[in-house]
Amino acid sequence: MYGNITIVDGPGKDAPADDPVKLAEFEARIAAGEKIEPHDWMPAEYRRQLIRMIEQHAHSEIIGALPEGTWITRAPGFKRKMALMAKVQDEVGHAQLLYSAAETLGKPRERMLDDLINGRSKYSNVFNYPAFTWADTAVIAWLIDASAIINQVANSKGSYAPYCRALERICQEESFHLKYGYDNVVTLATGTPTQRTMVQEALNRWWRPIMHFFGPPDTASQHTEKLMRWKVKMASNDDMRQQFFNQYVPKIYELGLTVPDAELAKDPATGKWTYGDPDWDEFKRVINGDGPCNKERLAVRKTAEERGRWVREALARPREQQYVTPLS
Ligand code: FAQ
Repeated sequence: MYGNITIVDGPGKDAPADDPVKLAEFEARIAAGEKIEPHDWMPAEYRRQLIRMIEQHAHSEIIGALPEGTWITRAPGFKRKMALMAKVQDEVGHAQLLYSAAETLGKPRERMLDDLINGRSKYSNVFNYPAFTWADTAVIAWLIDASAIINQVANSKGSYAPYCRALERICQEESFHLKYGYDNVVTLATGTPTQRTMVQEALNRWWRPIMHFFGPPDTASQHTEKLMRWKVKMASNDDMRQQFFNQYVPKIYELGLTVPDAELAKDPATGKWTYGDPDWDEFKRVINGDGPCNKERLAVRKTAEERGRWVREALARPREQQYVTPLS
């Protein structure tokens, strides 16, 4: 229940059509660059899409804490351990902000988490791959955080105010993560031959998942057109991928590293990058539950849900009941 709205999963696809006058007013507000607040009228499909997207984003942050989280005990040195712990904690904090933003649209957090652990809701493809070595964590913190920033800076200029507010704060923290990741990659890339090999191998492992991170090509994207019209998404999947190439491929080359795609090249005439097929079938398999770590990731979340239930129940209990003991 949110205000006078009771929505559990967002209106289904068969929800009654929106009032055309209200819809036209809403679209005029969007066109004028106004922000939409939770109590404002919004089309049922706008609400449904926002819940889908913000919820998937929130899940990506808590699941995203896991590949790097497994390295906290093995981080090389105390300073890096402290930094990694802080980063992982930040990612979980981002999930809190995003679940709160999604809740303003009427879907309770418990339902979102239930949909995650029961495989009804997606989360970012990249977190279904393992972090085999310390260099994997460096590449995640540099290039996946970089990709997330490209996406989130764009989304933060969007139309739904609570999501934009959450993203502004998240982007500040992600920028710090990126610097931490870059520092780790530079250390490895300028280190011993073994360290250089380790970071190159990690980059090779993550390249394809990073290509998938921005979503399918625009021609295959289901939601982009509608989401861009309503200013929920402020850049298309292909535009974000191009931005990533422009900003990060030169930095990768600068470190003497290579990209595992022989077809990657910038067309000097158009300024556009062309790249080899990153295996979109693999992307589909991974986002639909059949990646290398999907089962493991969800099992960890399921255990966390079960073990933490008593804490959530205690917090939800009215204050007076919390102190009632058999002796009182
Ligand atoms: N992974 O029609 P489109 C992070 C799905 S946060 C999984 O193009 P859309 C921080 C899509 O949901 C990372 N599924 O979709 C961090 C849809 O399926 P559905 C997360 C994907 O929404 C860093 C179907 O494919 N960020 O990394 C993916 O227009 C380091 C059709 O696709 C966000 O969630 C994918 N990569 O565009 C944490 C940002 N791509 O729902 C720890 C918000 C597509 O119909 C360590 N989200 N799909 O069943 C967005 O901006 C958009 O949702 C896109 C996808 C751009 C991800």
